[in-house]
Amino acid sequence: MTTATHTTDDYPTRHRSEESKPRKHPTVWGTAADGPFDEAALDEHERHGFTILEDFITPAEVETFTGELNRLASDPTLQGDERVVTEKASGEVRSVFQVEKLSDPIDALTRDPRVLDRARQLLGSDVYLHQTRVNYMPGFKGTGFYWHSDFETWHAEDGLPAPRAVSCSIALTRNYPFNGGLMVMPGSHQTFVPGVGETPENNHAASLKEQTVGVPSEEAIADLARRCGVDQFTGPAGSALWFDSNIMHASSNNITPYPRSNVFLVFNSVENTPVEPFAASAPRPAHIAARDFTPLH
Ligand code: 6CS
Ligand code: FE
Repeated sequence: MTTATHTTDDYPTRHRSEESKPRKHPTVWGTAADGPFDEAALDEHERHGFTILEDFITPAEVETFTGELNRLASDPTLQGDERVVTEKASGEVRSVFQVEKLSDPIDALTRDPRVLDRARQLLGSDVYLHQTRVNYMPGFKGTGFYWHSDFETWHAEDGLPAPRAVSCSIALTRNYPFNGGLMVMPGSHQTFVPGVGETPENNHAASLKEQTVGVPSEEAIADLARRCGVDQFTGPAGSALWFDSNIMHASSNNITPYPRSNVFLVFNSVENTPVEPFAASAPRPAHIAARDFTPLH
C-alpha cells in the first residue's frame, strides 16, 4: 500500500467513535480553468455535493449501454461470478461490479472526455477507477439501498484516506420519484458520519445485497435531514448525477413496473490511494475496491 497522504485521525471510524465530524477536505479540488464545469457549477457542487446534468449521453448511447446491461445480466458465463450481486429475495441480478472489464462500451465511457475531464476537474488531479457497477433496480422486485455515505465504507473497508472521490451515475432508464430514484441530502457531504458497529469479516458479501453495518444511526440521519433536507435525482435516461463520495444518499425499493437501471463510475484521485482499511481487518476484493491506480487517459 502507498503511504497515506492524510493522517488517520481525519475521519473517525465505526467502533472507535459514533460522533459526526466536520469534513476536513475540499469537495472541489480543481478550478474552472481545469475542465468543463464553470465557476458557478463548481460553487454549486462544493455547496450541495452533487450536480445533475441532463442529456449527458445520447439516446443511441443509452441504447448501447442498455444492451450491455441486458447482455451482462443474462450471460451464462457470469452465473455465480463474484462480480454479480443478486437480489436477496428474488435472486434477480441487483448489481454487476467491475463492468469496465466486462464491457468495451463502458470501458470507453470511463475514458470519454465528457466523463474523464469532469472527474479530473472535480478531484484536481489524475484519476483512476476505484469501483464501477451497474445497478439494475428491476421492476416490481428491485430493493433499495439504505441511507449511507459511500466514503464511510470506502474509508472503513477499503482504506481511502480522504473523501477525494466522486461518482458519476448515468441513468439508462427514466429515474422517477417512485421507482427508486436516488435520494440525496444536499450539503450532507460536509459532515462525516461514522457507521455504527463492528465490521464483520467479508462484510461486502452481505452489505452489497443489504447494508446493515456501516450505516449511520437514525439520530444522525434525522439530524442531517433536519439540516440539509432531502432532494432526489430524477430525470430521463441519459441524465447524469455527479455526487461526492461522502454525500448521504439512499434509494427506496422499486415496486413499479419501471426498472431504474444506472451505470455508476467511481473516480478516485491518484493522490488518495488506499492505505490499510480504517476499520475492517482486511481490504475488500479488487473488483469492489481497485488495486490498479494507473491514471485513466
Ligand atoms: O460498498 C460499496 O462500495 C457500495 N455500497 C453502496 C451502498 N454504495 C456504494 C457502493 O456501491
Ligand atoms: Fe452508495
